[in-house]
This record gives sequence, structure tokens and C-alpha cells, in this order.
Amino acid sequence: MFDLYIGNKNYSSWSLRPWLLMKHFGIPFNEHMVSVAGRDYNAALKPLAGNARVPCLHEDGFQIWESIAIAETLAERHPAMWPADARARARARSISAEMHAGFTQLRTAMPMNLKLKLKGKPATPEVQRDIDRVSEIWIEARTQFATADGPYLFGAFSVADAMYAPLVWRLHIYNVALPTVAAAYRDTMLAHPAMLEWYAAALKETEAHAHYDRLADEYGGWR
Ligand SMILES: N[C@@H](CCC(=O)N[C@@H](CS)C(=O)NCC(=O)O)C(=O)O
Repeated sequence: MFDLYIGNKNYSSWSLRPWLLMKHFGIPFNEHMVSVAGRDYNAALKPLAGNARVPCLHEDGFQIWESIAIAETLAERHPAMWPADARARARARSISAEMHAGFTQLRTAMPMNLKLKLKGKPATPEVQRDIDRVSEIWIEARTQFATADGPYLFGAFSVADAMYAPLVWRLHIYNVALPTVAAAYRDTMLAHPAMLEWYAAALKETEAHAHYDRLADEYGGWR
């Protein structure tokens, strides 16, 4: 049996990835929520995860941490989590790895905080470069690789969609303008039933971190 340890749904962008993947593919798991606050190190999480971070998946007590490693482990048993075509699969892996390792400027400037829906502001050149790269990735997947099997990056929902899901929220929260194809993909993801389920739960959470909430003023207030 799987136990998935995740952070607060309002703030924990990394936790969303395996949660969404498991929900989409109907994999049963017990969910355990722990409090996270953007700490560099949280000793309280050490017994739950080797890297002292969430998400961490336990299979009968055996720990699997790092969202991309959790996704790969699940995909071994559910090959449909990656695209069937070899080139599409390779590209899905490239962009998932790129997401896991990158977009630092965007992630720092626009932390996930699902309770916000802000007017937004012009991005710095560094952040805009990340935004443009995300758009490029989404547009290429949708126009060159997506099959008719669905509206997601490669057609049917895959690990790549789960990996980019927190960015979907960030771009939405901070009202970032996107090219038409990228905006359509963002809206598809925002309407995914499991994304809506996560969002509804996040809105009910009471834990608040001023560090994230202060951004409301920086980004022009609520829209
Ligand atoms: N690269 C890791 C990142 C995990 C991570 O940074 N998790 C944050 C929450 S989103 C955490 O556990 N922070 C500890 C804390 O804030 O207490 C992954 O992909 O799982």
C-alpha cells in the first residue's frame, strides 16, 4: 500500500506532482499532510524522507523521495504514464528533467500560493526568459508531439503534465500573459478534476505564511 506524504496544498508545489499523477491514474494511496514553509532544512521531516522534504512516497514503509523519482517509480508499473511513442517519450523525459532542475527565476519570483489571484506585473528579463521557455516547451509538445488521445502536452495525460502542474498555477495566480496555444493548455490543466480537488482543499487550509502572502501587494493586488 502507498502512503504519500505531502505539504500544505496551498503552498507545496512539489507535492502536487505525485499527488496529481496518482489521482489521474487512479492509484490508491493514503494521504498524509505535513506543514511546510519553504525551509532549507526541516528536521521534522527526516524520519519521513531521506532528503527531509516532501513529497515522499512510502511503499509498505519503503521511502521514495524527489518528485521525479516518485513519478519514474510509479511509471515502471504504469507505463502509460509516459507517451507511447519513443521520441515523444524522450521529449517528455527531457522537459520533465528540465522542470525538475530549472526555472529557478520564475519559481522564486512567483511562489505557489493558491489563495492569491493577482493583477500581475511586468516580469524581469530573467523571469521572462523562464516564462518564454515554458511557453516554448508547451507549444512544441502540443503542436509537434500531442496525439489525439487528449488535450494534454503529449495528448494523453503523462508525467510531464504532472511535473508542469505547479507552473500552471503560478502563471495563473500571477496573471502571466501566454501565447494562445500555451494559454489553452494552461486552461485545460486548470480544469482537470484533480487540480480542482487540490485547489478546493487548499482554499480550506488555515496555515498562512506572511513570506508568500506579502506578494499580493507586489503583484498589484487581487484581480
Ligand atoms: N526536489 C524536491 C523538492 C522538494 C521540496 O523542496 N519540498 C519542500 C516543500 S514544497 C519541503 O519539503 N520543504 C520543507 C519545509 O519547508 O519545511 C522534489 O522534487 O521533491
